[in-house]
Amino acid sequence: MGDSAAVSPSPEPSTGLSVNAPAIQWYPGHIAKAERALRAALAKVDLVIEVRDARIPLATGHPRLQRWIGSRQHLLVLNRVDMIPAPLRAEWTDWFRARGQALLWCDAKAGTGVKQLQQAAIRSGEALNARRLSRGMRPRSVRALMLGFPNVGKSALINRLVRQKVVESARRAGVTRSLRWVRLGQDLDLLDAPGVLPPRLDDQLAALRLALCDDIGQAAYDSEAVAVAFIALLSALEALPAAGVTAGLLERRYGIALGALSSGAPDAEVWLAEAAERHTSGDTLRMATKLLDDFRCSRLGAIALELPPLPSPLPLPAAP
Ligand SMILES: Nc1nc2c(ncn2[C@@H]2O[C@H](COP(=O)(O)OP(=O)(O)OP(=O)(O)O)[C@@H](O)[C@H]2O)c(=O)[nH]1
Ligand SMILES: [Mg+2]
Repeated sequence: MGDSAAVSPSPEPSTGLSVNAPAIQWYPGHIAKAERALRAALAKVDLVIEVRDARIPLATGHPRLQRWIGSRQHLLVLNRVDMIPAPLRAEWTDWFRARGQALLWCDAKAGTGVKQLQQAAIRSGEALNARRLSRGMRPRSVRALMLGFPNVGKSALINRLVRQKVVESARRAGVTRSLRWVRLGQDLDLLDAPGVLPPRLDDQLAALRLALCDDIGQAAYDSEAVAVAFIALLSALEALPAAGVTAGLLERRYGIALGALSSGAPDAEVWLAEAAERHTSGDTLRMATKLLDDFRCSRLGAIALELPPLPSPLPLPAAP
């Protein structure tokens, strides 16, 4: 099953999830180059439209984001809203609001929320032009950069905003390779940019989530190892009903029950082998690919891989 090293499954402090994730790193040359081009383009930008994946709003948050935003205006879009259970929206909205961050929810595939995004960007432009006028400068259109991890739907959002396919958008990481300005009416100029990633993925459970959501090039990981970790993650998510993973999901879909090891952990490798016998003539790699594809195309239903972190426990009162 490849030589990916496993990291220790210490429970994730925010969710309590404990999953053995394969080692995943991905920082290809084109992303490093994209980041340099992006830094140069930032000087021309008034507004950063940050796009994250609603299935993993924390794992798709970039550690350099605040530096890139600087004094520019910022809108945060959680895209792929159609891919998470509906009640979870309010939970994330509250969680981000408590941290002073408003959210816009979009489904770039169906076009939901795109009008609100356009209006919010135009409002930013009005604020910008009020400032320009007060300094005796002529008003101009607002220049907005679409910023986010690969495959979160930045180009799909641009195509929806301008109501035609002006930029390439497809189901894999690293589709957009260069910066491209797109004009939307008189008020808005949008800059489509390649997806960016941190040079090092320190949190390997977050890296697993990025791989599962296709935000990382497939050459960077072993699909069987990622599928095995996914099976374990699904099993752990059953304990968190808001995630949308109902008990027995894998058995209902593939006809194979998920057994347990003597430690109580799910026996994901045996499940994969048995499912491969039934569905892919014993080919475990093909079964792993099918399982990942079924998740990525929502055939397993709306599933969130992250939930708003639990509040940290209050410190115990000091002993008298
Ligand atoms: N179901 C669903 N699919 C979406 C949504 N947004 C985008 N997609 C699909 O996701 C895939 C990736 O979209 P892109 O627009 O290419 O993503 P990107 O962020 O520009 O990716 P890079 O250019 O690689 O950085 C496409 O197949 C889109 O149709 C959404 O809200 N819901
Ligand atoms: Mg793109």
